[in-house]
Amino acid sequence: EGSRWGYKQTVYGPTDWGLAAPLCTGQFQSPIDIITSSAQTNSSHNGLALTFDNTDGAISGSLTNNGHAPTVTLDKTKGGVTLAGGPLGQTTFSLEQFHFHFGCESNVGSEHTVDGNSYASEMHLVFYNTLYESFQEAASKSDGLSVIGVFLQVNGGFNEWLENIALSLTNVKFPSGGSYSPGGSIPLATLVPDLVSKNAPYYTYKGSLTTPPCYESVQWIVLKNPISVTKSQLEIMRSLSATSGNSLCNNFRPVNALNGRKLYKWPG
Ligand code: B30
Ligand code: ZN
Repeated sequence: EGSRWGYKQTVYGPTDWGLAAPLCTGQFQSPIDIITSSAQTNSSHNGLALTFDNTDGAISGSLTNNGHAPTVTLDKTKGGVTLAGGPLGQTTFSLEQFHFHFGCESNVGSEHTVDGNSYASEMHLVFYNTLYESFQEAASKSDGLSVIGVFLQVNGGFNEWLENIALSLTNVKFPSGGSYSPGGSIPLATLVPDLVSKNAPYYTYKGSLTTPPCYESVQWIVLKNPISVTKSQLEIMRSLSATSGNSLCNNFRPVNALNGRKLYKWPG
């Protein structure tokens, strides 16, 4: 969308992002390697508190291929999702969109790594602080965003709900090919059961958008427990085209240094 950045170092790869987006060279960038032994506890943190307007935990939205990640943008007129608790306290955040990062092969794909290990994919649920009027307004503010990262792992079994999203992806093979509204709703709470658990373990730290413009505005909440994806579901994601015309796969940024930031875990 308007910019030519990508993930392959041959054309505006991650180490060149700073040329067009200076914030990408900042000291508080994401993703990071989560070194579990260095995660501390913070007695003011609690369990996550997600609220779904729809009692069945479903959402509706439109699916797009923006050239860097398959993205579902919420249609809030059909029911929103709010996030509070965890490291956020009483401040409420509203779900704007979710999208996926994934590898061309299953040994890589996640943006965050855990003790140096990658997962095959990482889903990002992007929330904005409701003190601001919109996602766009919140995105550059230091307290503007919170993103929940959920790892996807192959071989945990078939995920029926992810299948519905995967099959819909065939309608958005090419970037900017418009949006597609999957028939019916997406049962997000069923897809990621830990979103509705009062005691889902997570890691949290202050970081950034993982793509240009790399705003350092994100309270990251990375769930410890992965969900399941099948190889064929990943293969559908890999069949999408990037802006470059190549496959969208390997759309993950390399990890960045913590640079003195604190990494917390919950529970202790
Ligand atoms: S992430 O969760 O840190 N990977 C954006 C949101 C979340 C993350 C990264 C970026 C974002 O909203 N970026 C700016 C808006 N984008 C729109 C988009 O949906 O994808 C515009 C753009 O690049 O120029 Cu792409
Ligand atoms: Zn992302």
